[in-house]
Formats: sequence, C-alpha cells, structure tokens
Amino acid sequence: MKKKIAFITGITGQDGSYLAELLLKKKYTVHGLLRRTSILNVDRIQDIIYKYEKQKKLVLHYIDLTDTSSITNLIIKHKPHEFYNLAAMSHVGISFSTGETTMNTNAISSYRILESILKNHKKCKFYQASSSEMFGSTPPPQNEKSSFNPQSPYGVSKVSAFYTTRYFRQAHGLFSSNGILFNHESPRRGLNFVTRKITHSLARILVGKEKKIYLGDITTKRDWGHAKDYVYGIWLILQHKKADDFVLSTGKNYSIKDFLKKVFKILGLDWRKFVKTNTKNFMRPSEVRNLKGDSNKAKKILKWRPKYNLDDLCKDMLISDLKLYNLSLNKAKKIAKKLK
Ligand code: NDP
Ligand code: GDR
Repeated sequence: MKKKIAFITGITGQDGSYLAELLLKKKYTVHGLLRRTSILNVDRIQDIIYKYEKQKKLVLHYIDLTDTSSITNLIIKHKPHEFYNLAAMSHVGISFSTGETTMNTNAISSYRILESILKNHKKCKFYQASSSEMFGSTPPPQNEKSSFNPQSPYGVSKVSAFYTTRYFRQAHGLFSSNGILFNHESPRRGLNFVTRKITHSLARILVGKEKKIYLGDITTKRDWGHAKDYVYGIWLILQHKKADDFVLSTGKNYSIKDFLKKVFKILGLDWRKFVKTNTKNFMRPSEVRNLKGDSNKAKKILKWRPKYNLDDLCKDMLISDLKLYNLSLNKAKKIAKKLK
C-alpha cells in the first residue's frame, strides 16, 4: 500500500510533536506546518528533525495558519490522506485579551482549510482539535450530547470550528471529525498552563531561582490526562470507518489544589508554604469551574483507553522539570528537606 501522507498544523506544539512521532513510527510521511518566529521554535521536534528530515519523511513548511492560500497550494501539491488541524491560540486566559486573533486563528482558519479541502482534495480526512472548554458552564459529566456553554473567546472560537467541521461533513460529505479533548498535559506542556507552571516553578524553587508560585483560582476542577494517550486517540478518530465526533477524557477530575498537593507531596513538602493564590493577573473574567468527561463512546467504538493516571502524570512532569535544573529526584528530596 502507498505510504500515507499526513499534514499537521501546530507541529511545534505539545500535541503536534507527539502526534508527529506517532505517525512517523507508523511510516507516514509527515508534513508539518509551522509559523516563522524570531527565535527558532522547534525544541519539541528537534529529535525527529534529526532523525527524519534528511530522508524527507518529515517535511516542514513555514506557513501561518491564517494564510490559507499557502495551505491550499500545499494541499494541491502533496495531496495528503489526513489533515490534523492542531494549531491554535490555545491559552484560555490569554484569549480574553486577544479575542479577535483567537477567533481568526481558531475559527475562521478551520473554515478556510475545510473549504480548500472540499474544492481541491475531497478525499482528505480532516481532524479538528475541539475542546472541553466548549462545554463551559454545562455541569459534568460532559459527553458528545452535552450542550455547549463556552465561557471565553477561546471556547467560543472552538465551538465555531466544531460546527464548521460538522457542517462540511453533513452538507458536503467530507470526512471531517472532531476530537473533543479534555485537558491533557506532559513534560512538553507550555510553561504558562497551570500544571506545567507548578512543576517547573517547583524545580526553580529548589535551585533558588524562585521563592513562590503565584496562581489564580485553584478551586476549579479539571479532568487531566497524558498527551501521549490523547494523540493516540486523535489518530484512532481518523482511522474509524466513518467521520464522527468523540470525547477523550479520563472520567476523573481534580482541583488545581489537588494537583498542587500531589506534586509537592512527591518531595514531602507542604504546598501552602510556597504558593500564593487568587493573584489578580491569573484570575479570569469568567471561569469554567468543573470539567469531567464521559468518553464511553470512544471506549466502545474506538477501543481507546487512557493508560496514565494523574499520579503518573505529576511524577513524569516533575522529574522532567527537575532534570532541566540538573536535579535527580533523590537530590531534589534532599534539598526539599532543608526547605521544610
Ligand atoms: P500548544 O499551545 O502546545 O500548540 C499550539 C500550536 O499551534 C503551536 O505549534 C503553535 O505554534 C501553533 N500556532 C498557533 N497559532 C498559529 C498560527 N497563527 N499559525 C501557525 N501555527 C500556529 O497546544 P496543544 O498542543 O496543547 O493543543 C493542540 C490543539 O488542541 C490546540 O488547538 C488546542 O486548542 C487543542 N486542545 C488542547 C487541549 C490540551 O489540553 N492540550 C485540550 C483540548 C483541545 P508556536 O509553537 O509557534 O506557538
Ligand atoms: P485550561 O488550562 O484553561 O483548562 O485550558 P489552564 O492550565 O490554563 O487552566 C486550568 C485552570 O487552572 C486555573 N489557574 C491557572 N491557569 C493558568 N494558566 N495559570 C495560573 O496561574 C492559574 N491559576 C489557576 C485556570 O483559571 C483554570 O481554571 C487548557 C488548554 O490546553 C486549552 O487549549 C484546552 O482546550 C483546555 O485545556 C481543555
């Protein structure tokens, strides 16, 4: 069989980097779309660039997501079998002050890409990175039938892209699917998302580079999984025989406070000594208070199941951040004893 070609927007991000690794292992040719930045921003994909770029198994193209004509040219030239649309302005808190960019990048781009697929390469399967943020204030557990009540420009933009993806499927017969993913984290998570901010700042506290972690509201609850599990689910969604929408989640939720407790406990520390909460800069005008997903549909139809639990995830993230500061877990525990 001819080798599959996949396009990934957002390949430099957390999910894009793990998905690219997975597809390369599965012998796909991967075309990664990345935007030009003043500092080369390929840390998360550096290893696969060394391993696969020379043999043209990984091909990178500089393209901003909002530049649809360039994306169209690439679709016409390379005729991808699968298109994973992961690029986004993905920070909910920041979306409150960048609403227009957020809508343009996250919502309008999906419409334009799907229109281009429809006109130029109808056979291409399309994946849209939809989000649990779309449920917003809808009480848990949330599944594919729950209503959307977004609470931020980010949430609104993702609802728009969700319905756009469905519209091209229902009206034009495209294979366009939504993955409605609940929060998923990893050592590759961006530094300004709450989980990574906590594990990274704790490592910095141990080496004397920070004294306190300043957070916003720590009473909100999230359903956290590991990004490695979730990119496998993303791939499964496009391998299913028909296009559809699927929730991916662990089905368990914890507060930010629970996450703090778990991470600090690994080093035998009391988080309360090192954290300041309700910091104005990190409070949001409206909050999504309680997310807990029901992914029974994905379990039943795709046979998808997350392997990591929250304790594994906390440990994985903390150990990786300690390494950045040349600390082993044992060494970190010794320093922590002195900070008690
Ligand atoms: P990241 O923030 O880690 O990655 C986002 C990616 O989008 C980066 O590669 C970024 O490029 C790229 N990007 C942003 N704007 C543009 C643009 N204008 N043109 C080209 N590329 C752009 O996000 P994640 O990997 O965590 O998430 C992947 C997707 O899944 C996103 O759409 C997110 O909204 C969605 N999602 C994520 C969840 C999660 O918990 N992680 C849960 C549900 C949905 P650069 O590196 O240059 O910034
Ligand atoms: P979220 O993730 O908004 O759920 O979006 P984030 O980690 O940013 O926030 C989770 C919760 O923690 C609270 N919080 C803080 N958040 C940040 N970032 N920084 C802080 O200092 C802080 N203090 C408290 C937040 O208010 C919130 O309640 C993520 C993103 O990956 C989205 O792209 C994705 O769609 C959703 O998950 C599902």
